[in-house]
Amino acid sequence: MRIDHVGIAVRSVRESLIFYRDSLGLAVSREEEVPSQKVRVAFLKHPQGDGAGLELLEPLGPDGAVAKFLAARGEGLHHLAFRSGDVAADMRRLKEAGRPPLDDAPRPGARGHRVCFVHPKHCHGVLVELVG
Ligand code: CMX
Repeated sequence: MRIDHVGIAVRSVRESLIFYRDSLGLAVSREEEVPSQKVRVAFLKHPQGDGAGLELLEPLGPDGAVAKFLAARGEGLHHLAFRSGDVAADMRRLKEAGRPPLDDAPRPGARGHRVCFVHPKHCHGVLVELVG
């Protein structure tokens, strides 16, 4: 599977864009709120659009996975997302391999994709996302 994006937990998308967009020269391809995940996100790509992207994740409030992560660990690498051609089939495969995803079925994620997450305890300390 190829890497779709790297997720970075930040306190403020607006503040973090000063570095990732203005200093590094990455281009924002999309900004949106994902209420189901309790986050505001910005996706960034190389201006020519090739390669993996970044997802900056800011909590919408005091609860939710990213808010909890920031409170416990501060800003930093939050997850690694892989592009899947068939999220449900890959979820079954991971479950059979003893690495069950957090949910039984894909859930709606950012950019209209179907996604699932696998707990870092099953992935050598990294929260893994599959993006359909
Ligand atoms: N990366 C690495 N380790 C992590 C982690 C992360 N993102 N989040 C938690 N952990 C670690 C904790 O530090 C803790 O480690 P220790 O036991 O060594 O102290 C352990 O995992 C805790 O496990 P837990 O009790 O299950 O932890 P949480 O309640 O914090 O929940 C998780 C963790 C992965 C189940 C939760 O964050 C989750 O459901 N994530 C999936 C959804 C999500 O992350 N949504 C935001 C992204 C949305 C998007 O991409 O659009």
